[in-house]
Parts: sequence; C-alpha cells; structure tokens
Amino acid sequence: MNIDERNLLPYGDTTNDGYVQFSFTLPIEPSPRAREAAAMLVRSWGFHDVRVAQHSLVGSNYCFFVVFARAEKGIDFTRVEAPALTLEKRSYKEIDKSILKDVGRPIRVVGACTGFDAHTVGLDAIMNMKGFDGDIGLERYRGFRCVNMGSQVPADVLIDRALKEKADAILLSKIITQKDIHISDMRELLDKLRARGLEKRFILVVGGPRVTHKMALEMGFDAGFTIGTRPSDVANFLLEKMLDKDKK
Ligand code: B12
Repeated sequence: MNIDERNLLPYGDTTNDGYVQFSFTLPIEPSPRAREAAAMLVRSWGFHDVRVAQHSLVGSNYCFFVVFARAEKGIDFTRVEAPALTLEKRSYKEIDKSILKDVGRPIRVVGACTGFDAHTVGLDAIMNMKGFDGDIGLERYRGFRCVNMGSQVPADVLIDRALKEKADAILLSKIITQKDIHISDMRELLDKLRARGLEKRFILVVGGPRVTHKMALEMGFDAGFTIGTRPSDVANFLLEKMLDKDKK
C-alpha cells in the first residue's frame, strides 16, 4: 500500500481517496431543497464529490443526513505529537501482588460522576466487581479500596469524601459533552481543589468518551482515559503512579 505519511488522507473505497462520511441534522423538513442544502453545506466546507446517501425525517421539522464527500487536504503525520500512557501490561494478579508488596497497602480510590451527568455505566465498568470486557473491576482487587459515589455528585461533596476516605486517587467520570459541560465540570473540580489548597493531594484521573489523555494533562489531571478503557489499564496506571510517588 502506497501511503504518504506527509500527506495522510482518509480511506474510503481506495487508499488515499480522501473519502469521509458525515452525519448531521438540519432543522428543516426533508425535501429536494433540503438535500441540496446539505450538499451545498458540505461543499462550502471545502469537500468535493459530495453525495447525499441518506436524508430522513427526525421527529418533526428535522432532517438527518448521511453524506459522503472527498477531502483533498491531508495532514503531515510525521509532525503529529500526542502524549500517550505507556504502561507496562500486567495481569490482574500481577498488579494486585505488586500493590500489596511494593505499595504495602491497598490504594484508596473515590470515584464519581459530577455535575448533572447521570451516566454511571462507564465509571461502574472501571470500579464495579464485574468490570468490563472480561476485565475485572477495581473493587475485586485486594489492592484497591474503592468508594463509588455514583452520579450527579457535587464537586465539593466528592472532595469531602475523598478526604474522609484518605483517598490516594479521585476517579472522575464525564460522559455528557453538550456545550462542553464535561470540560467545565472537570475545571470545576480542579478549581475547588485549588481553592482548598488540595491540588497536589490526590492522583487525579478522568475518563469519558470525549476525554483524551492530552486534554486531561493540559488541564491539570494526571491521566485521561477514553472509550475502550479496561479496569486493569486504570489499575496499572494507579500502581505506577503510587510507586513513582514513593520514589520522590
Ligand atoms: C445508557 C445511556 C443513558 C442512561 C444512563 C444510565 C446510567 N446509569 O448510566 C440514561 C437513560 C439515564 C441516559 C440519560 C441521558 N442521556 Co444518555 N446515553 C446512554 C448511552 C446509550 C450509553 C452510555 C454508556 O453506558 N456507555 C457504555 C460505557 C461503558 O461507555 P463509557 O461511558 O464511554 O465509559 C468508558 C470510557 O469512556 C471510560 N470511562 C468512563 N468514565 C470513566 C471514568 C474513569 C475514572 C475512567 C478511568 C474511565 C472512564 O471507561 C469506560 C469503559 O471503557 C449513550 C450513547 C452511547 N452509545 O454511548 C447515551 C448518551 C451518552 N446520552 C446522551 C444524552 C443526550 C442523554 C440525556 C441528556 C437525554 C435526555 N435528553 O434526557 C440524558 C441525560 C441525563 C443526565 N442528567 O445525565 C448523549 C450525550 C450527547 C452528548 N454530546 O453529551 C449520548 C451520547 C446519546 C446520544 N448520541 O445522543 N443516557
């Protein structure tokens, strides 16, 4: 395959063809004019060979579109940088053994979903015994003591509980992203910690479908985890962070 990393383009039908798929909704009824409007919109974004594959009514007075179009502008992949968590892959048993031997006590974690966000499945996937994707959750490890506060927890209440539990780490889950509420809620937790002089007190981990490790680090968290995260990834990170702290 002839891939030019200095002009990396999307793959649709054939390598380097630049084809991408859009899906979006316009607040208008489906009609030939609506279809044309969707195509014009995508063209106005600089795409070529625009094909409206689907347009259908959503509720009333909304039209959902699936559009294919071709991009000509690629990206120089050789210049792309993104911090990544490079963790030694350890099994549940290895992690548990190392925590009890090297840290010398269970790692205490308090997790919550803050703000108005009521989505608990992601945090539960990491913390609950049954875990996620065949990977057991932190509660099942002898090396973790877990408090899962669930959803809609005010940031101050989360901090109070973390202090009460003498937590080593706070696990924040942010799922809803409308109007960037995940970012404001992440910032709120950091601000409240700062206001109480606690910004260095806990290992701060955040997770959610629109969270990236890069964005988490830039904001002041120690790590960011996204879709597909397994409990052992988080366990591994917390173990390494605790051992790092001990070295300092
Ligand atoms: C289930 C669900 C609900 C359930 C939640 C039940 C519950 N107890 O959690 C209910 C029905 C209550 C619900 C309500 C709403 N929902 Co909802 N919901 C979903 C749905 C279908 C699945 C989410 C889920 O469980 N994913 C599975 C888990 C395992 O994945 P995950 O959350 O990404 O978690 C993984 C990682 O992100 C990461 N992770 C997550 N948290 C953490 C934390 C830490 C510390 C770490 C390390 C990792 C980590 O690890 C996890 C495992 O890999 C999604 C659509 C979707 N397919 O994602 C919509 C979705 C999230 N909901 C959405 C919306 C809009 C709503 C409502 C606003 C709808 C409404 N108008 O009422 C309300 C909001 C209620 C509220 N106050 O929050 C939107 C959000 C859009 C956006 N841009 O924010 C979505 C994307 C649907 C959509 N496409 O519109 N929802």
